[in-house]
Amino acid sequence: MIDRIDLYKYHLPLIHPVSWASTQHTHRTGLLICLSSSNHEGWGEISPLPGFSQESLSQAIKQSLHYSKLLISCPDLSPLIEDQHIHPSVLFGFELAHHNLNKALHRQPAPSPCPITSCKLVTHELRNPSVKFTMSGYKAIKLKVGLQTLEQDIEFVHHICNKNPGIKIRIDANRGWNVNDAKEFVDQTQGLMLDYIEEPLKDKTQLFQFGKFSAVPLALDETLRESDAERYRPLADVLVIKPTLFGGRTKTLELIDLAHTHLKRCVISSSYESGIGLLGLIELAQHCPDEVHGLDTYQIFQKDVFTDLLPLMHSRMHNVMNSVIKSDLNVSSLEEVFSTG
Ligand code: OSB
Ligand code: MG
Repeated sequence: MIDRIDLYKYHLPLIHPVSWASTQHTHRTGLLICLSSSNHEGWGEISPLPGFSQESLSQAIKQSLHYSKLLISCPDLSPLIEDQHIHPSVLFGFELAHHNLNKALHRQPAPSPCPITSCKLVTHELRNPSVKFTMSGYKAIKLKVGLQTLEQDIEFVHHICNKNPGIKIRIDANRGWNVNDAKEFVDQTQGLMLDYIEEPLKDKTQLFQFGKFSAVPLALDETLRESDAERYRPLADVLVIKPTLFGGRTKTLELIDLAHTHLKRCVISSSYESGIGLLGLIELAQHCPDEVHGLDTYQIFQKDVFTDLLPLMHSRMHNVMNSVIKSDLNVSSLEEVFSTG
């Protein structure tokens, strides 16, 4: 039985402007959903990422209202999971809230305290020498490339590798290159033992060629979310899964299982979620305990929906909140969108 569902909107400042999908962002706007049942609460996050999500915030709100009415009359999530038209961020939020409500109701054993490790994300902004950031404690660093010239990118990768011996270096081109660029990059970084190259090519149909000239493992991210993902998945050594964009817990856990059967690596990756979403991502990442995950986007938040930023070491994270209730949150950062109560 779900007694009531509340939806809130948040708008949080970032420490400095960050660009993703060719736009600079100073704030992150998203939604929190709370499912309540006999005085227990389950919180989830629905935050479409502009430039990456197909759905807008207002489309997510509209769908959330629709599914809230449905869940109040029948507290079963399967119609949502089976709905071909549900937006990925909406499914992520409802599934996370439902999972957290079940934990609160059944007092399930505290989630495994097993810490997971996270990778340092070096965005375009951090390449400005005047911006200071720490690499200390990190076992892996992910460099975004494709926004400067290929020569500048290659030089930067060598520079970071030389300054950080023993740390795994990952490259994310966000589909910035043609085949010649990719070949040139791979040739010029030979011997650096890169951990992987993520989404190298503008034209994914040329990914079949990439494996022929690259000894560096291939990671897929955007491609995994497209309708013909199955064609390309066999080419990937590493699957980068963003549950907010991919569509929630069930789909994520299924893909992790599939990947592990095929001996592929899985990286759980964040999409600038607030602390509520991040805690859900940490739990999913615990299903791949030996991997270094991509959860560094939380570091850019100046404020959180929680009263205080979560006490998480940047490179190592664990589930710091067993169950969240409204009084843990900074209510002044939240604007009520609807309530079924
Ligand atoms: O391209 O992988 C991306 C975050 C938001 C949007 C897109 C991306 C990212 C990340 C997250 O890179 C961090 C990571 O995966 O290490
Ligand atoms: Mg990526």
